[in-house]
Amino acid sequence: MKKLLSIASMLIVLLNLGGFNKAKAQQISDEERMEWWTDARFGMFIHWGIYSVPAGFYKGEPQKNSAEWIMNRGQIPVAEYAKFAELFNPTLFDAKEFVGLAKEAGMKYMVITAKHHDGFAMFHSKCNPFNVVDATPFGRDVMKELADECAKQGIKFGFYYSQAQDWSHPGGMGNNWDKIMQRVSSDAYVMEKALPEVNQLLSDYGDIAIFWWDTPRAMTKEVVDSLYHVTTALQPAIITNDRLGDDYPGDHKTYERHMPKKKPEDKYWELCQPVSSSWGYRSDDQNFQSVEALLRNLADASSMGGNYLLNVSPTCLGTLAPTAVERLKAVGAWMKKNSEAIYETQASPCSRVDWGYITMKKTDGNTKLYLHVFDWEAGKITVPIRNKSAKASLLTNGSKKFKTKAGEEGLTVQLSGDAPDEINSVIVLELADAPDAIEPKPFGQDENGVVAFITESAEFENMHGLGVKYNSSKDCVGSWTNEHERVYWTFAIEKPATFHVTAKTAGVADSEFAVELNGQTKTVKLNATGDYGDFKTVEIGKFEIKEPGNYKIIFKPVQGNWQPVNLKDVVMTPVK
Ligand code: FHN
Repeated sequence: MKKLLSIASMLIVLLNLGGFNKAKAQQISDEERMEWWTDARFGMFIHWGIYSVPAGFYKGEPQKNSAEWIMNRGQIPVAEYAKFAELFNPTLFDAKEFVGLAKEAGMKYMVITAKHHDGFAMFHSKCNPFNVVDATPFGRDVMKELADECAKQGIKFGFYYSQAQDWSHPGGMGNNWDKIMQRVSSDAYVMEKALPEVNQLLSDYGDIAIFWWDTPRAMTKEVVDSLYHVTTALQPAIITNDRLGDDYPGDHKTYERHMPKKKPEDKYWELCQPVSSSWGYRSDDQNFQSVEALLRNLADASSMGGNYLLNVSPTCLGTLAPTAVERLKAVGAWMKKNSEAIYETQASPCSRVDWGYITMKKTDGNTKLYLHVFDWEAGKITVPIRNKSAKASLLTNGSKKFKTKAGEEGLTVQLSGDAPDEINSVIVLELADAPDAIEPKPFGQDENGVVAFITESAEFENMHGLGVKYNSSKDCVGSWTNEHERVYWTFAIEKPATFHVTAKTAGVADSEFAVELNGQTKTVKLNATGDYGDFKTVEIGKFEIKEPGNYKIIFKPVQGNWQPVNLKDVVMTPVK
């Protein structure tokens, strides 16, 4: 092990000595480094590997979960899974066509799985023969072809890399089914495979704009440091996400599948979502998001100052499902006319609106608000700002003007005529001065002083945008398996009181959480209710609030006594 670590540290020293760390020479700031990324707003995620051969089915049975997890879900031995490589021959793959489709969709960057959890390299790995050149009849380096084509067509290019899970390597994590594997340490895995492959990906494929780590696992600090430093040493301007490990926030926060309900506090963040249900190609996955949903997601993320990384899943022939192509082209058709309302925009200056989304551009002291109207039939829309004078016109036809009127609720824009776009019609609101937002009345007490929390408004301190989340089918907080994840609500109190707090929980095992409010903590034992849908009321306890103001109630699993529970209907009732 010591020998391995000395290799890593030597590598880092060489890279630094070799002047690889251009960042120091260039002194580029984080703002400069992130500028293209925030301006881009929209990228293509690609999950492609030999898992596209079984396409979600093993021994004739559909396997649960996303297709790229089939080796795990199907408990497929390494030797048997490797046979899929012999069948991987995507002869219809055309990098030029692929990159052209991303451009047509309006996507400015591309992130593709160089190696997923199955351990198969979609590039000509020098340290792992289980790769697309040496182990398949295809024999071509897909990553090289895409990297070169992205450079030609002006699309930023990056790699996804699963740095800890590797179900085909004795030191990789996650394979607990293949008993013939002689285990080695995960540190050995990083030094023998992950670090050399990351080094190769960042050395031999041109300018790499993004490195997208995934599913961090506990590893020694030295090896994780070696992975981190090799990226910044070889590609100083590279942008990395927050999934290398808990101590590595990276450049942006990652949300996965579920849009944040309110603007994240992180300066840079990205939502990644599959265009259908599965990240990797599943032959039975017809659950494609509608064009409206995709346009909403793009506008919603942009309105909160975030990026949208939309995933597609190439088949084992190297093509996309026709519906996926259709979705990308439809989004591209909208972007062709309206991309000004997405690219280089900033977050909305005001709170969410019910008729659509707002993005903003400030140039030369002027402010333009882009009103993404999804509900044209409403006839008029209100922008929650105090500004009195503004000019409103259609983005796609500046001569089409709209009347505006200032009022208590904000600036009303009178809509007229048919919706210019069948889904998202954009009005440009040019303000004479800086936007003066009307803050929404904070959520709080009803006329009886009761605070009845809306379960869907729960917020989460969770692992990299995963884990605990709102479950719409049960209208509860669910998937709360990790004892480090917390659930909270923020609210306002106008009428101080002593409050009696109750909630409803459901679970199949006894559990325990602590509830914190206004400096007071109550620890609550939660009895199993027998089913995750069978909710029982639990008494949390009494909390005193003496002053009006904004507060936060936090639910924290008790470490060691935590079993997953579903939570809903938290209520604070003033004690008479
Ligand atoms: O386990 C992976 C999954 O297969 C997929 O790659 C997603 C994409 O963000 N990341 C992990 C799940 O969070």
